[in-house]
Amino acid sequence: MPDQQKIDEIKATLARARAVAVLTGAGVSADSGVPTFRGTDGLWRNFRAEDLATPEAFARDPRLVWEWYNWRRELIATKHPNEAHRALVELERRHERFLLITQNVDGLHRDAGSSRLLEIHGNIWTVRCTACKQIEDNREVPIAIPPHCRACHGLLRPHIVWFGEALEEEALDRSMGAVTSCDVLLIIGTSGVVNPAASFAGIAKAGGAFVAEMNLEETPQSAMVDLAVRGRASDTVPLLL
Ligand code: BJW
Ligand code: ZN
Repeated sequence: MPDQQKIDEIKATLARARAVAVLTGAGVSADSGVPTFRGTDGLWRNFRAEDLATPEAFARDPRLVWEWYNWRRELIATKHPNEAHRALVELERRHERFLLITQNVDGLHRDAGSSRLLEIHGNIWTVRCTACKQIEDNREVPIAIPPHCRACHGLLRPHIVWFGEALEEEALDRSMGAVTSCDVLLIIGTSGVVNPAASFAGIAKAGGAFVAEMNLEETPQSAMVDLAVRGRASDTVPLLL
């Protein structure tokens, strides 16, 4: 099916939908210049996210992990939302029942103006004390390494969900609720390999939803979705409006 026909079909389905859920990943921010995790630009000093985004890596070498975050914080601080982020703000405005579930920690959906938004992997501008567990915003670029809690002097860590860590219960419940009960699920710019988000396509399909994927490349979910649109998110997502 030609891309225009696919876009028209998604638009028609959206027009009929009572509840819309959207899942986004790093591909949406790629067009703003934020590197993806599994793309060719995803490496930092030859480390992969899987080597650094774990509680074990942080316990072993918190300085190294913080240096990686400082590099990313410096980069993200210079980036702005793109046409895909903005189109999703408009989509939210058009639907009474809507939830944007993002795996991205860069905060660009919030910067664009999305408000019915769940950042299920956390946010790079939030830190958490490993001792007293207090959570606070921190926009220092670069952050002093290693950063310490103002209340108890404990070591601070990024308030981000690392591999092997559970997502916050409320975030997981709300996203599962939206994915189970939506009429349409749009999956945009994610490789679909990291759970639990990777399971959302199957859960939505099982609940009878129409599922569309928008990605530059094929993913493990491509075969199960109703429609797959290939292209850059900043080009394709605005076409839905
Ligand atoms: C474009 C584009 C353009 C590019 N336009 N498209 C073995 C050990 C430990 C854990 C596990 C294990 N096996 C399985 C697990 C579970 C694990 C998991 O799924 N691992 C897999 C990798 C195998 N999951 C977890 O550990 C999760 N927790 C969990 O399962 O808890 C269970 C539990 C319960 C109770 C108690 C305890 C535990 C947590 C996962 C957290 C993941 N966090 C990360 C790192 C954050 C670090 C940080 O950001 O600072 O989140 S992983 C990393 O991947 C990041 C992302 O959000 C996530 C998803 O990546 P995403 O967004 O899909 O990016 P890419 O790069 O993969 O893909 C980009 C896509 O865009 C591509 O498809 C491109 O084609 C496309 N694209 N340009 C459109 N312009
Ligand atoms: Zn503390």
